[in-house]
Amino acid sequence: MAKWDRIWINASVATMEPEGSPYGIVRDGAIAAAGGRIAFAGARSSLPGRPEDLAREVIDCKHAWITPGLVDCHTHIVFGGNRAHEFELRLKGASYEEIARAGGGIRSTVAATRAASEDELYRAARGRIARSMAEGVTTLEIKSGYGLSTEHEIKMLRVARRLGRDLALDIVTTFLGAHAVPPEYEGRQRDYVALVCRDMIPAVASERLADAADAFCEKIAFTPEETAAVFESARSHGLPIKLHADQLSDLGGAALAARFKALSADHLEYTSEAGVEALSASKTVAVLLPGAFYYLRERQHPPLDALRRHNVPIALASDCNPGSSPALSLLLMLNLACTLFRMTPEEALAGVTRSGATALGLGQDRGRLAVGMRADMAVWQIDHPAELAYWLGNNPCIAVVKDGNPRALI
Ligand code: DI6
Ligand code: FE
Repeated sequence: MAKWDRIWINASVATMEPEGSPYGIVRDGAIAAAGGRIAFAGARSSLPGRPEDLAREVIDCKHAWITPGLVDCHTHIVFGGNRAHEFELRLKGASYEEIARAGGGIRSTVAATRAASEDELYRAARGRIARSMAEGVTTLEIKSGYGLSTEHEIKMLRVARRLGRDLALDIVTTFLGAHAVPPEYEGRQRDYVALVCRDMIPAVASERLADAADAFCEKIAFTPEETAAVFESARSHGLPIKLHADQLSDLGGAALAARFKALSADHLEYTSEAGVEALSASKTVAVLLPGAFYYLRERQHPPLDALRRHNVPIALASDCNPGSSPALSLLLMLNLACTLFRMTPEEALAGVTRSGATALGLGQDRGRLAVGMRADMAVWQIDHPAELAYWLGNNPCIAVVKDGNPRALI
């Protein structure tokens, strides 16, 4: 009797295992799944028998490539409205910070998100997520942070949880109440931070709506002290930490994230060498967001060489949000990371597989093709994995597998 559910053969496999060949390439490889997990990953020649005797279903990949399912570990994909009008203003010369200080920016999305019903938010986000699923994304993080009241933050996180229940991908949620100060707390930032710590975090934690907590530590947002208060509260409720750190200025965000043993520190354009050393010591993943860098026409590059020297895992994500990165293509981010940050295509692919998973605390469960890992895979019509970073606006994904099951492309 066949011991495996399915086996994929006639494929080149990029396992993304860090040791061995670049991309962990196995030519003429095979992957088998049983009970939603990978039961075999390796050369077809080392299979313990004939594929048709080993699995109930044999899938001939006809020389396509298999990679781990992609992980987008930083998005704000649930939001109301859009900010095309601010895009026009910025093109006329207004800066992102000026628009934010004038009450636009994040706050305009807060108004639209508060006005939207749960169903409206759900439908809009579902359409956007369909685009990333078609590109092989099997795990997607969603942050709150456009509600900024207990009621509306909970609404956003409920929408995210519902998307995770309904769609054939895993949604990981992050509470981002400390994203901006809402208008009703104008001039009372301390009171707002107290609301986040004493009201929102306990409420979100008791309903199990968040898998982690995040904050925007920046001159136009929250100070390092306020951020630390949010983190203390999150920690006391058992929530792991993430941080929007050093995006527009160096406030020591990376070191602060490291002090709280954060899963990830994200953006990092202005992070110093000392900040990178702190990330390395705390095993915090650096999440780079080339979409926001590009869209805001930033000049300051994240410290890629220092991150490499200190062996900090580097993840890449879309940062999908209506203000600084209205990005619906994770594959495009691979190209931007290579052209703008000079990452290699291999580093870029590791950033949306192995390291993206680690940034969500899921590195032992997914992001690599190895026995025991979740059988989440993307199948690509390409000649080499470097092509995933090479094209602009091409989607060579021909099939997706989630938990060992072929997923319909939508
Ligand atoms: N940094 C970002 O790039 C996004 N949030 C953040 O803290 C931008 C969010 C927005 O402009 O709506
Ligand atoms: Fe972000």
